[in-house]
Amino acid sequence: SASSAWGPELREAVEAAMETALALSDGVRGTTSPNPPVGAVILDARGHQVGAGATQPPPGPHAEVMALREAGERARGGIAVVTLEPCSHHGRTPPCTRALLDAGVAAVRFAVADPHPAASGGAEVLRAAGVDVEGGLLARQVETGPLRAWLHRERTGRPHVTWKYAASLDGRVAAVDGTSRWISGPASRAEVHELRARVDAVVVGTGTVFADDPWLTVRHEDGELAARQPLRVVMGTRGIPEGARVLDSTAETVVFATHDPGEVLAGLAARGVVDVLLEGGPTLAGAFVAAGLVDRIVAYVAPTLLGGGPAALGEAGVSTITEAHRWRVEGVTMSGEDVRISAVPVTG
Ligand code: AOF
Ligand code: ZN
Repeated sequence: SASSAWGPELREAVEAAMETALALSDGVRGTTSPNPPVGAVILDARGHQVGAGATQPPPGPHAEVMALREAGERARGGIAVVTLEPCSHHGRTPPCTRALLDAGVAAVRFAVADPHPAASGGAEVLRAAGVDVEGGLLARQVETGPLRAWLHRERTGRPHVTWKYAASLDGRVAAVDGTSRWISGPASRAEVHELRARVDAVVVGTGTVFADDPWLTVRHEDGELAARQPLRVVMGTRGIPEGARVLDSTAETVVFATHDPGEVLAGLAARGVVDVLLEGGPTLAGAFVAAGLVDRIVAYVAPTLLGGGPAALGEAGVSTITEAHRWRVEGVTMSGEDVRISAVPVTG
């Protein structure tokens, strides 16, 4: 049953199922590392959804297994729709290819091929067993969305770093006297908690701990702590003052007594961290940018003017205009009264 032979209704059902799988994978971001957040939907032969699931925290089951459990016997002759190519290896869990074959699915559609050397090759295994397999469905949305950080870590060995900052319209992150509460509006501040909730670790420098004494926790609108907290990371050689909020018991904290972003990212990678939110001040951000270790910028620009205060980015290895770091804007949205700009480095 190649999809060319499928009627338009079944093709539409498969596309809708991939949208669902994408949303499911997005929902488990920040909970699956070092594994990728994957979503899976099982359709019966007529295109009705009979199961859905997402990757569980390691060593829990993969997405396909969760979806197949719900589907049970109804998966036989059906279609599995997955955001990542099903794994073919026995890692912390048995191969998903085995589970799909045992369940008797007739077809598999996935978005992105698995680049992990041990796990890849699932498509071929399934094809060899007579399953109709195709990849590439909604690949771009999955690659630039929920799987972005994990794919980056697979390619480079480094965690993916998003540098987030809130600045005035004239690009400043504090007033002349150093005060900075609040530059961005409530909508942007709520969004930052959503960003934190979906990453594995939040990184700041000791300078920020001294200046702002942040908690770096994920809190709901009523101020209540979220159930899952990202790892709090403080880097720098200045030490941390006793009683600093990052040292409270609400979340785990690690301190790296170094200025070197590469060293910190290597240490975090070794702990299984895949997705990092950099919330440091201008000096730390400058060090990451100069080292080429910022993979995405999320900037909240507020319609205020602070004239004379420090700029969002400190020294970043640019001494003349031709040395400017070039970025490409990938999205601009309003966040309350603020403008949210998302940008990625121009490569090559
Ligand atoms: C899938 N479905 O939901 C995920 C996959 O050590 P393990 O057994 O947990 O395997 C980890 C690898 O499996 C990981 O590096 C990636 O290649 C793949 N993740 N595969 O079929 C899933 N999370
Ligand atoms: Zn698997």
